[in-house]
Amino acid sequence: MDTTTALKLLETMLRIRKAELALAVLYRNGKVPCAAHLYEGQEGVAAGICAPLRLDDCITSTHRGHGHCLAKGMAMREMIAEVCGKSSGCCGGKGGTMHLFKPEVGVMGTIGIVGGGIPLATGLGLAMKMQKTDRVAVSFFGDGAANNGAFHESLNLAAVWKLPVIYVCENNLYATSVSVNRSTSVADIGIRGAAYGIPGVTVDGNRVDAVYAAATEAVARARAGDGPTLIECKTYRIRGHFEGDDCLYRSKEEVAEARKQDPIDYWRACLTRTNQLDESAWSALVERVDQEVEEAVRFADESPLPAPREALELTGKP
Ligand SMILES: Cc1ncc(C[n+]2csc(CCOP(=O)(O)OP(=O)(O)O)c2C)c(N)n1
Ligand SMILES: [Mg+2]
Repeated sequence: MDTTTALKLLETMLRIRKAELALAVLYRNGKVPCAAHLYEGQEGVAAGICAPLRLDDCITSTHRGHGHCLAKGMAMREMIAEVCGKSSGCCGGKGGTMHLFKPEVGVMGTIGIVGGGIPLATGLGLAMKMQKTDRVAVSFFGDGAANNGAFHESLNLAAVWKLPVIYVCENNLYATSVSVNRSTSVADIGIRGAAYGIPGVTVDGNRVDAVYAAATEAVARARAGDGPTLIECKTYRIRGHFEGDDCLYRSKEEVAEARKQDPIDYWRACLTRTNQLDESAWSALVERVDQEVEEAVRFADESPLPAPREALELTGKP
């Protein structure tokens, strides 16, 4: 991987982390008029998967989707404003956290129905194939969603029709309060690809380079017309299922242990070791991202709520 890509991955992860931490504060201050499911600890997945994608490729996402949107190219200010229900958000403030859409950059929705984005990405892949393009559709979903019927139906159809779809299972070890060990029949969800005759890989989702390598291969395969791939990224949900979750179903020690696998710390150390990043470049990056987050929060804060008449308009403001 070249240094530009390596630094871009670090920047994407940091932008996601800092935007999520800012949203946690906004939530505590009553500025988020909906539940907030944050992505802290899983940044390596969104960054690594989206890096080899083009602007005209599409993603579908979940209730935990802010990071996917940022990695795919949605402006941070539009994302934060939407989550705060403001008219300057990507959907005019009428969608919120679980309905973030921006087709111009290929964000085809964060979707609150668990597993709901999987058939949607499959349909996008079918359209892309029928239009004879080499575009690619990606579906992000959780370990819980991998036990939903929509997952199995979609993988089968995508395999039969050789659709250009990449199914990305973010195994963060929990679905709400249920540990993956209690809900899932296999140790590695990646092996489920074999049931549909497609490649299925399991990678360390906290290692952005491993995610990026798997994504690059799957994207090349999809563009070449060779069909879908399942990628399981093993990671950890550092925060509760939602902001305010008391997390009584897991120990503090478990979370502390998982924090040692922080994907940003890992990649920063890799880049420092290989002389691609020094202290001053890191400080400059942190400062730049802090400024972006501050500006995005101010933008959201100063924007008005949608006017009542906008409820009857189909789209938000451009
Ligand atoms: C069809 C459906 N069933 C149940 C729910 C309630 N629900 C919301 S999130 C969630 C857990 C999802 O777990 P997972 O797919 O692992 O994603 P994660 O929250 O870990 O990112 C559940 C059961 C829902 N939103 N939709
Ligand atoms: Mg999960």
